[in-house]
Amino acid sequence: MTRDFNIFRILHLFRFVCIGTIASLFITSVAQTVSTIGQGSAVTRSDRLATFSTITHSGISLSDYTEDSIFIGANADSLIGYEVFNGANGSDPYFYCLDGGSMGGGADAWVTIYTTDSKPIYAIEFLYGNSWTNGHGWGNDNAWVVWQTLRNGTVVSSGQVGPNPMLPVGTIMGFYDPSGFDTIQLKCNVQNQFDPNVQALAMDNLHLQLYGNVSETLAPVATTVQFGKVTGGDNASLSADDGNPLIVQKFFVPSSQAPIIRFTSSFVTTIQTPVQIEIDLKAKMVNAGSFRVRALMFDFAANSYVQALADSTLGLSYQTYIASVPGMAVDYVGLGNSLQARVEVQQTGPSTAVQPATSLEFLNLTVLG
Ligand SMILES: [Ca+2]
Ligand SMILES: [Ca+2]
Repeated sequence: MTRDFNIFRILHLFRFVCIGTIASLFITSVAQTVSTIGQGSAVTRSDRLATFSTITHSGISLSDYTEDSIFIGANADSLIGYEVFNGANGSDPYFYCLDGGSMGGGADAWVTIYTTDSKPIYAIEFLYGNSWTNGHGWGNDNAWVVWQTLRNGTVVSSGQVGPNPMLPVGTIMGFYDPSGFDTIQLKCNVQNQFDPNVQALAMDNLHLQLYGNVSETLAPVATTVQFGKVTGGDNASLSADDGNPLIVQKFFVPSSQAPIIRFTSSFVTTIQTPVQIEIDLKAKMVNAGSFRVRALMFDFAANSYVQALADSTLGLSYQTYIASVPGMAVDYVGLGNSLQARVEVQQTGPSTAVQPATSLEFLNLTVLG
């Protein structure tokens, strides 16, 4: 699934301004993949990580290598047991290295990287190396990396990193794209290579970021209690972890199976096309007993509430509950960029109080774009 956001988000604008070299992108507002150098230059939050710890010997086919739901395939076998990062990988003996360069073999095509569950990639970083000879060992600082990113099978961006300026092995390479891509392909070549058709890329600690860099924490705009009565605090009490809770006490319950407390809070986001929405709830019971809490979000596409936070034990001490909405996050954004969360408390056994109360310290939504 790929979404075309068509707009630059504030953080991306900020990064574009900082990088400066891509000022033309800023002007034309055409999202492209940008290559970067250095840890944290592309990935600001690692959602997936490949450490290649299962590649414990040379000669393993890399044609369908997968790790942490990342496909990292190349038409080549593995090569380990040599230094290809100029020491930058420390004592980690296991990494992804094409048996190539002057050692024979090598991939005759791209290293192809995508998520096995079709999630778009917004940024990638890895430790770069290669198995080209440097005259006395392996890892040639004068090699270069050719790359391209694809969306739905179409190349959206392409480029080359090195040899001017030089791309030393042991460098952290990165790529990011505000619109996301679904596939990135990489090749590592060197001057005067014995076979122009092979490549010899090596990588380790490959991080993927599956979301953009925009996030927003929302406090409720309004709260309506359906079951129960408010005995302390108000909508504003739900906005922050400030010692000021909203307290809702059991009151009228329509049936014995119904939750004793139900309230609905509305929110407004500036992120029109979120890729993920998280519910953050901090709550406890005021009275002892057996209770469970759940949280739901209104799915505007399905026109119904969908449970996001599974039924969870609610005790006498505050606990923070975090849950992500299932399915497509955009379906939970309605007219005027509104969102609706619902919290329910279910009594599952006896209580010390006839009308037990719940104390709710905050109910926030974290929206990721
Ligand atoms: Ca490793
Ligand atoms: Ca509060």
